[in-house]
Amino acid sequence: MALPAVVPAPSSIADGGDAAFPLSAGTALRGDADAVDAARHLITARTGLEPPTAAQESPDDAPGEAGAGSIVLRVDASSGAPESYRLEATGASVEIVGADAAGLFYGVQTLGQLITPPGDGPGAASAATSEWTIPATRIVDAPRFAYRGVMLDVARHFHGPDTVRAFIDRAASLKFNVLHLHLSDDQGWRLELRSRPLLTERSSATAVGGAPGGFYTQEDYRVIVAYAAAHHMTVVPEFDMPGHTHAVTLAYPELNEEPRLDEHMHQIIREYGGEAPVHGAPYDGMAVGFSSLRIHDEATYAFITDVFTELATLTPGPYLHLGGDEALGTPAADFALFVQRASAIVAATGKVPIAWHEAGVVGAQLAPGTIGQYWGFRTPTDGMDEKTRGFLAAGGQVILSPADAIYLDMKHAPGAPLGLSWAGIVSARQSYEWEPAAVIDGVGDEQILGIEAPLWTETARTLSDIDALAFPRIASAAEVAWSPAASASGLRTWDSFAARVGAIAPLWTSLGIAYTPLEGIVWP
Ligand code: TNX
Repeated sequence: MALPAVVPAPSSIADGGDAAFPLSAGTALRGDADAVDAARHLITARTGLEPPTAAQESPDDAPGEAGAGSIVLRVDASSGAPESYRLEATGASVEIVGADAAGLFYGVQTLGQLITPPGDGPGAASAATSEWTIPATRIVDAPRFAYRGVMLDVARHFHGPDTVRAFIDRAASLKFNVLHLHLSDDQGWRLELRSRPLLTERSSATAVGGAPGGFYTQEDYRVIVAYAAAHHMTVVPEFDMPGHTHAVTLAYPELNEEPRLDEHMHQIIREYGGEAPVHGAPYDGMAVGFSSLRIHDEATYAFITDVFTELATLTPGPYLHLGGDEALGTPAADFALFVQRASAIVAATGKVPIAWHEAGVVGAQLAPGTIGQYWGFRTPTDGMDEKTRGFLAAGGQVILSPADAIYLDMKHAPGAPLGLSWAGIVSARQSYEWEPAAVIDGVGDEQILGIEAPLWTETARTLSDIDALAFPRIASAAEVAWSPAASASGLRTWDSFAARVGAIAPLWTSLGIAYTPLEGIVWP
């Protein structure tokens, strides 16, 4: 009999036989209040049933009676590693035990995927055919990597707090625990700072293609951080520099290095379409690499000290991302000086710096422990692997975001309406079939902090654009980040994944996720 479909694949899952736990409007949900709310939300979204809240239940229903007929959700700190859970479903009861609140939350996400429609699933042969059920199973589960991220670029197109919350819902349901927000780029600055109010006053109103810009007030940002935390996600905010800073110079023209507009840069601008950037005017094209902050000017370091110090006070998580990618307009020696100083300034705020892999070029000169984010290909080119190993020299680890596998903004087919294609066409299968420990020589599980799937938004203006690009390939990234490299149950194969993703697609539909039915997956 086929195992129940769970994505990302759990560490271990056993078939519990023909029995199935019946769901009904009377099904009692007991235990941890947040987990009960999360489970009720999923059951209602998927089935339309509305199990009673604790307050609605009769006080005679003693919780102690082995949870017969009920779903019990609890935390037991002695039950396993951080973020782990076990789930046991029989015909009579369902119990999920998390080692911590995050583990319990992940167990509930698994429960949501196990909900089986009437007439389907292992219970189909039994009396349960007219009811929604949870198939009998036993799952023991824990993540492979501690950092499992998604990134949303809110600079190229601004995405308001509602869209960010929806993106958090989606990512958390696949057991991602980091939301990286790309808060600044040539096209706009997206976070209100009291120390530098001109940034949002002068540099936030525009976006790619003449779209309206926008920014988060400090209150908006706090609400996003709190919403993420309630979904067990840490926000990693990024201010990108020294390149990608054209918008900064609308507010602070004196920080602007003469833009590099040589023939190579004009070629990049032609490739991306749109006009060449003009100093002092907002930039709404898609080209990268032309702008730079002034490197030999203390005003630049006063600026970055202000912005990162204030960002640190607004951000409870341990990381601040300083960018450092594609600084094509900054001479190499200047770039090296800049990333040394910028990483030290971030470290002085008490946070751990993260930088795109280019910054690894200075190796041990980075602030100790700086994390590198690799965005090259599955097979590294142009010395990007060497730069990435530079972070190890400074005592840091690596986040892997191979562009030709998990850049969610790459086109999935040549004629696809959304997306870019500089890293090629990325099919669902290509997004799945790669092994993190095999990407960079010398960077194995010990050196890998985790995996992150970025969604750059040059072509994504709305939540449905985000869904159409991200789903289903975001599930590949989730499985690479969460599931063991090999599983005894044979689940870590493309064929298994393709079948499991198809099986959970109805849940995505119930949750309003407008996925693209990519080729190769067995859609319902
Ligand atoms: C490269 S990869 C970028 C971004 C673009 C993206 C589009 C990296 C760190 N930078 O500036 O938005 O490609 O796919």
